[in-house]
Amino acid sequence: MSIERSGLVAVVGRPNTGKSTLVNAMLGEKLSIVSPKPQTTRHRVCAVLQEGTTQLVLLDTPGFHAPRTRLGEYMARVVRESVSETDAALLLVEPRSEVGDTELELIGHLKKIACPAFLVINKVDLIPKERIFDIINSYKPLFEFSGFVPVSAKQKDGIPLLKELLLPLMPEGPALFPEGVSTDTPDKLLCAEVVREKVLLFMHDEIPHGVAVVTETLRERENGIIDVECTLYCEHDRHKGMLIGKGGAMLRKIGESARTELEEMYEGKVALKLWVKVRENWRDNPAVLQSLGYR
Ligand SMILES: Nc1nc2c(ncn2[C@@H]2O[C@H](COP(=O)(O)OP(=O)(O)OP(=O)(O)O)[C@@H](O)[C@H]2O)c(=O)[nH]1
Ligand SMILES: [Mg+2]
Repeated sequence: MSIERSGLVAVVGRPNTGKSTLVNAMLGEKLSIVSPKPQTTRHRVCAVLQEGTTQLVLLDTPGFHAPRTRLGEYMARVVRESVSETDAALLLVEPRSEVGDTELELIGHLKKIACPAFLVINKVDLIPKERIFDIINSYKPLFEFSGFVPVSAKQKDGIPLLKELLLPLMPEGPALFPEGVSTDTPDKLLCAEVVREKVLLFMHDEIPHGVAVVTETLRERENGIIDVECTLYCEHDRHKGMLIGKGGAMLRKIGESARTELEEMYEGKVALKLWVKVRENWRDNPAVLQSLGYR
Protein backbone atom coordinates (compact mmCIF):
# COMPACT_ATOMS: atom_id res chain seq x y z
CA MET A 1 0.00 0.00 0.00
CA SER A 2 1.51 3.34 -0.94
CA ILE A 3 1.98 6.00 1.71
CA GLU A 4 -0.24 9.09 1.50
CA ARG A 5 0.62 10.72 4.84
CA SER A 6 3.75 10.75 6.97
CA GLY A 7 5.04 12.66 9.95
CA LEU A 8 7.10 12.81 13.12
CA VAL A 9 5.77 12.40 16.65
CA ALA A 10 8.07 13.32 19.56
CA VAL A 11 7.59 11.44 22.82
CA VAL A 12 8.83 13.55 25.73
CA GLY A 13 8.68 13.48 29.50
CA ARG A 14 10.75 13.30 32.67
CA PRO A 15 13.04 10.28 33.09
CA ASN A 16 11.41 6.93 33.81
CA THR A 17 7.85 7.81 32.73
CA GLY A 18 7.84 4.90 30.25
CA LYS A 19 8.57 6.69 26.96
CA SER A 20 10.67 3.86 25.57
CA THR A 21 8.15 1.26 26.76
CA LEU A 22 5.41 3.20 24.95
CA VAL A 23 7.38 3.54 21.73
CA ASN A 24 8.17 -0.20 21.76
CA ALA A 25 4.50 -1.00 22.43
CA MET A 26 3.36 1.20 19.54
CA LEU A 27 5.95 -0.34 17.21
CA GLY A 28 5.12 -3.84 18.40
CA GLU A 29 8.75 -4.81 18.88
CA LYS A 30 11.53 -3.90 21.25
CA LEU A 31 13.69 -1.21 19.76
CA SER A 32 14.50 1.22 22.55
CA ILE A 33 16.02 -0.07 25.77
CA VAL A 34 13.99 0.06 28.98
CA SER A 35 15.01 -0.06 32.63
CA PRO A 36 13.66 0.77 36.08
CA LYS A 37 16.46 3.35 36.44
CA PRO A 38 16.00 6.94 35.28
CA GLN A 39 18.05 8.31 32.36
CA THR A 40 18.07 5.07 30.45
CA THR A 41 17.66 6.58 26.98
CA ARG A 42 20.53 8.83 25.86
CA HIS A 43 19.98 9.17 22.10
CA ARG A 44 16.98 9.99 20.00
CA VAL A 45 15.58 6.66 18.86
CA CYS A 46 13.16 6.67 15.98
CA ALA A 47 10.57 3.97 15.42
CA VAL A 48 8.87 3.80 12.03
CA LEU A 49 5.29 2.49 11.98
CA GLN A 50 3.05 1.97 9.03
CA GLU A 51 -0.67 2.12 9.73
CA GLY A 52 -2.68 1.78 6.54
CA THR A 53 -1.50 4.51 4.21
CA THR A 54 0.13 6.58 6.96
CA GLN A 55 3.70 6.41 8.15
CA LEU A 56 4.17 7.46 11.78
CA VAL A 57 7.72 8.14 12.88
CA LEU A 58 7.91 8.13 16.67
CA LEU A 59 10.87 9.85 18.28
CA ASP A 60 11.77 8.40 21.66
CA THR A 61 13.80 10.96 23.57
CA PRO A 62 15.97 10.98 26.71
CA GLY A 63 14.15 11.76 29.97
CA PHE A 64 14.15 15.55 30.40
CA HIS A 65 16.07 16.68 33.51
CA ALA A 66 18.29 19.50 34.71
CA PRO A 67 21.69 18.54 33.25
CA ARG A 68 24.61 18.05 35.64
CA THR A 69 27.12 16.86 33.06
CA ARG A 70 27.89 17.53 29.42
CA LEU A 71 26.23 14.23 28.64
CA GLY A 72 23.11 15.57 30.38
CA GLU A 73 23.33 18.76 28.30
CA TYR A 74 23.53 16.63 25.16
CA MET A 75 20.45 14.69 26.26
CA ALA A 76 18.45 17.88 26.96
CA ARG A 77 19.41 19.20 23.52
CA VAL A 78 18.17 15.99 21.90
CA VAL A 79 14.79 16.57 23.56
CA ARG A 80 14.55 20.23 22.50
CA GLU A 81 15.56 19.43 18.91
CA SER A 82 13.15 16.48 18.68
CA VAL A 83 10.26 18.64 19.85
CA SER A 84 11.12 21.42 17.44
CA GLU A 85 10.92 19.23 14.34
CA THR A 86 7.69 17.30 14.92
CA ASP A 87 4.15 17.22 13.57
CA ALA A 88 2.71 16.13 16.92
CA ALA A 89 4.01 15.59 20.43
CA LEU A 90 3.18 13.26 23.29
CA LEU A 91 3.93 14.51 26.79
CA LEU A 92 4.18 11.36 28.87
CA VAL A 93 3.57 11.72 32.61
CA GLU A 94 3.40 9.55 35.71
CA PRO A 95 -0.14 8.93 37.00
CA ARG A 96 0.05 11.73 39.59
CA SER A 97 -1.92 14.98 39.93
CA GLU A 98 1.05 17.08 41.00
CA VAL A 99 2.61 18.83 38.02
CA GLY A 100 6.39 19.03 38.41
CA ASP A 101 8.85 21.68 37.19
CA THR A 102 9.98 19.32 34.44
CA GLU A 103 6.45 19.05 33.08
CA LEU A 104 6.04 22.84 33.26
CA GLU A 105 9.27 23.34 31.35
CA LEU A 106 8.25 20.83 28.69
CA ILE A 107 4.83 22.48 28.37
CA GLY A 108 6.75 25.74 27.84
CA HIS A 109 8.54 24.13 24.87
CA LEU A 110 5.24 22.79 23.51
CA LYS A 111 3.76 26.30 23.63
CA LYS A 112 6.61 27.60 21.48
CA ILE A 113 6.28 25.04 18.70
CA ALA A 114 2.55 25.21 18.04
CA CYS A 115 2.00 21.62 17.02
CA PRO A 116 -0.78 19.42 18.42
CA ALA A 117 0.23 17.79 21.69
CA PHE A 118 -1.44 15.09 23.75
CA LEU A 119 -1.04 14.51 27.45
CA VAL A 120 -0.44 10.80 27.81
CA ILE A 121 -0.96 9.57 31.35
CA ASN A 122 1.05 6.36 31.59
CA LYS A 123 1.08 3.56 34.16
CA VAL A 124 -2.65 3.82 34.83
CA ASP A 125 -2.46 0.14 35.80
CA LEU A 126 -1.02 1.45 39.09
CA ILE A 127 -3.95 3.72 40.08
CA PRO A 128 -7.73 3.49 40.52
CA LYS A 129 -9.56 4.70 37.39
CA GLU A 130 -11.24 7.65 39.22
CA ARG A 131 -7.88 9.28 39.84
CA ILE A 132 -7.36 9.82 36.11
CA PHE A 133 -9.85 12.71 36.20
CA ASP A 134 -7.87 14.51 38.93
CA ILE A 135 -4.74 14.21 36.82
CA ILE A 136 -6.49 15.57 33.73
CA ASN A 137 -7.90 18.45 35.77
CA SER A 138 -4.52 19.50 37.05
CA TYR A 139 -3.03 19.64 33.54
CA LYS A 140 -6.04 21.14 31.76
CA PRO A 141 -5.49 24.79 32.75
CA LEU A 142 -1.82 24.70 31.76
CA PHE A 143 -2.04 24.12 28.03
CA GLU A 144 -4.47 23.45 25.21
CA PHE A 145 -3.75 19.79 24.86
CA SER A 146 -5.33 18.16 21.82
CA GLY A 147 -6.44 15.35 24.08
CA PHE A 148 -5.81 13.39 27.27
CA VAL A 149 -4.99 9.74 26.81
CA PRO A 150 -4.62 7.34 29.73
CA VAL A 151 -2.48 4.32 28.81
CA SER A 152 -0.54 1.47 30.28
CA ALA A 153 2.44 1.09 27.99
CA LYS A 154 3.55 -1.99 29.90
CA GLN A 155 0.20 -3.75 29.48
CA LYS A 156 -0.31 -2.26 25.99
CA ASP A 157 -3.59 -0.63 27.05
CA GLY A 158 -4.73 2.45 25.12
CA ILE A 159 -2.21 1.97 22.31
CA PRO A 160 -4.71 1.61 19.42
CA LEU A 161 -6.58 4.75 20.56
CA LEU A 162 -3.36 6.73 20.70
CA LYS A 163 -2.48 5.67 17.15
CA GLU A 164 -5.97 6.56 15.94
CA LEU A 165 -5.63 10.06 17.37
CA LEU A 166 -2.24 10.61 15.75
CA LEU A 167 -2.85 9.28 12.25
CA PRO A 168 -5.09 12.11 10.93
CA LEU A 169 -2.61 14.72 12.20
CA MET A 170 0.17 13.56 9.91
CA PRO A 171 0.63 15.82 6.89
CA GLU A 172 0.03 14.56 3.39
CA GLY A 173 3.23 13.49 1.69
CA PRO A 174 5.48 10.63 0.71
CA ALA A 175 7.05 8.13 3.13
CA LEU A 176 9.94 9.46 5.21
CA PHE A 177 11.51 6.00 5.40
CA PRO A 178 11.51 3.17 2.85
CA GLU A 179 9.09 0.29 3.41
CA GLY A 180 10.31 -2.35 5.84
CA VAL A 181 12.71 0.01 7.65
CA SER A 182 11.83 0.31 11.34
CA THR A 183 14.56 2.67 12.58
CA ASP A 184 17.54 4.80 11.57
CA THR A 185 19.60 3.68 14.55
CA PRO A 186 22.67 1.86 13.22
CA ASP A 187 23.01 -1.82 14.17
CA LYS A 188 26.23 -1.17 16.07
CA LEU A 189 24.41 1.27 18.34
CA LEU A 190 21.44 -1.10 18.80
CA CYS A 191 23.86 -3.83 19.96
CA ALA A 192 25.66 -1.44 22.32
CA GLU A 193 22.32 -0.37 23.79
CA VAL A 194 21.29 -3.97 24.48
CA VAL A 195 24.53 -4.40 26.44
CA ARG A 196 23.99 -1.11 28.28
CA GLU A 197 20.47 -2.17 29.23
CA LYS A 198 21.91 -5.21 31.00
CA VAL A 199 24.42 -2.97 32.81
CA LEU A 200 21.46 -0.87 33.99
CA LEU A 201 19.68 -4.02 35.06
CA PHE A 202 22.48 -5.62 37.06
CA MET A 203 24.58 -2.68 38.36
CA HIS A 204 23.55 -0.16 40.98
CA ASP A 205 24.15 3.37 42.28
CA GLU A 206 26.17 5.68 40.09
CA ILE A 207 27.87 2.96 38.04
CA PRO A 208 25.25 2.46 35.32
CA HIS A 209 25.02 6.17 34.64
CA GLY A 210 28.80 6.31 34.24
CA VAL A 211 28.93 3.51 31.69
CA ALA A 212 29.03 3.96 27.93
CA VAL A 213 29.09 1.04 25.52
CA VAL A 214 30.65 1.05 22.06
CA THR A 215 30.36 -1.78 19.51
CA GLU A 216 33.81 -2.26 17.99
CA THR A 217 32.96 -5.20 15.73
CA LEU A 218 29.75 -6.48 14.19
CA ARG A 219 30.08 -9.02 11.40
CA GLU A 220 28.56 -12.23 10.18
CA ARG A 221 30.75 -15.28 9.61
CA GLU A 222 30.24 -17.50 6.58
CA ASN A 223 28.49 -20.05 8.79
CA GLY A 224 25.97 -17.41 9.88
CA ILE A 225 27.29 -16.81 13.41
CA ILE A 226 27.33 -13.09 14.23
CA ASP A 227 30.37 -11.72 16.05
CA VAL A 228 29.66 -8.76 18.31
CA GLU A 229 32.49 -7.14 20.27
CA CYS A 230 31.75 -4.26 22.64
CA THR A 231 33.80 -2.11 24.98
CA LEU A 232 32.24 -0.88 28.21
CA TYR A 233 33.70 2.46 29.30
CA CYS A 234 33.44 3.35 32.98
CA GLU A 235 34.76 6.21 35.09
CA HIS A 236 36.95 4.58 37.76
CA ASP A 237 39.18 1.54 38.28
CA ARG A 238 36.87 0.66 41.16
CA HIS A 239 33.89 0.59 38.81
CA LYS A 240 35.85 -1.52 36.35
CA GLY A 241 36.42 -4.09 39.08
CA MET A 242 32.72 -4.13 39.93
CA LEU A 243 31.67 -4.45 36.30
CA ILE A 244 33.98 -7.40 35.84
CA GLY A 245 33.05 -8.94 39.19
CA LYS A 246 34.64 -11.81 41.11
CA GLY A 247 36.40 -14.05 38.63
CA GLY A 248 34.58 -12.20 35.83
CA ALA A 249 31.16 -13.29 37.12
CA MET A 250 29.37 -9.95 36.62
CA LEU A 251 30.67 -9.40 33.09
CA ARG A 252 29.64 -12.97 32.23
CA LYS A 253 26.15 -12.32 33.59
CA ILE A 254 25.82 -9.08 31.58
CA GLY A 255 27.21 -10.86 28.51
CA GLU A 256 24.92 -13.88 28.72
CA SER A 257 21.82 -11.78 29.17
CA ALA A 258 22.79 -9.46 26.29
CA ARG A 259 23.70 -12.38 24.03
CA THR A 260 20.29 -14.01 24.58
CA GLU A 261 18.58 -10.81 23.54
CA LEU A 262 20.88 -10.21 20.55
CA GLU A 263 20.16 -13.76 19.36
CA GLU A 264 16.44 -13.02 19.47
CA MET A 265 17.04 -9.75 17.62
CA TYR A 266 19.11 -11.37 14.85
CA GLU A 267 17.24 -14.70 14.95
CA GLY A 268 20.57 -16.50 14.90
CA LYS A 269 23.63 -17.43 16.89
CA VAL A 270 25.67 -14.55 18.34
CA ALA A 271 29.19 -14.71 19.74
CA LEU A 272 29.52 -11.73 22.10
CA LYS A 273 32.80 -10.46 23.55
CA LEU A 274 32.94 -7.67 26.11
CA TRP A 275 35.85 -5.56 27.34
CA VAL A 276 35.94 -2.99 30.13
CA LYS A 277 38.04 0.19 29.97
CA VAL A 278 38.35 3.26 32.18
CA ARG A 279 37.84 6.79 30.76
CA GLU A 280 37.88 9.12 33.73
CA ASN A 281 35.19 11.79 33.69
CA TRP A 282 34.04 10.88 30.19
CA ARG A 283 30.60 12.37 30.81
CA ASP A 284 32.20 15.81 30.94
CA ASN A 285 34.83 15.40 28.27
CA PRO A 286 33.63 16.72 24.89
CA ALA A 287 36.23 14.79 22.88
CA VAL A 288 35.44 11.50 24.58
CA LEU A 289 31.68 12.15 24.35
CA GLN A 290 32.10 12.68 20.64
CA SER A 291 34.10 9.50 20.23
CA LEU A 292 31.38 7.60 22.10
CA GLY A 293 28.73 8.81 19.68
CA TYR A 294 27.20 11.67 21.70
CA ARG A 295 27.57 14.49 19.21
N1 LIG B 1 3.47 -0.29 36.02
C1 LIG B 1 3.90 0.20 34.88
N2 LIG B 1 5.20 0.37 34.67
C2 LIG B 1 5.62 0.87 33.49
C3 LIG B 1 4.70 1.24 32.46
N3 LIG B 1 5.39 1.71 31.42
C4 LIG B 1 6.69 1.66 31.78
N4 LIG B 1 6.85 1.15 33.00
C5 LIG B 1 8.11 0.91 33.76
O1 LIG B 1 8.74 2.15 34.00
C6 LIG B 1 10.16 1.99 33.96
C7 LIG B 1 10.76 3.00 33.02
O2 LIG B 1 10.40 2.65 31.69
P1 LIG B 1 11.19 3.26 30.44
O3 LIG B 1 10.39 2.92 29.24
O4 LIG B 1 12.64 2.88 30.46
O5 LIG B 1 11.05 4.81 30.76
P2 LIG B 1 11.65 6.07 29.96
O6 LIG B 1 10.67 7.17 30.10
O7 LIG B 1 12.01 5.67 28.58
O8 LIG B 1 12.94 6.38 30.83
P3 LIG B 1 14.24 7.28 30.38
O9 LIG B 1 14.75 6.73 29.11
O10 LIG B 1 15.18 7.07 31.52
O11 LIG B 1 13.76 8.68 30.29
C8 LIG B 1 10.44 0.54 33.58
O12 LIG B 1 10.69 -0.20 34.74
C9 LIG B 1 9.13 0.12 32.92
O13 LIG B 1 8.89 -1.27 33.00
C10 LIG B 1 3.29 1.02 32.71
O14 LIG B 1 2.42 1.30 31.89
N5 LIG B 1 2.96 0.52 33.94
MG1 LIG C 1 13.78 5.74 27.62
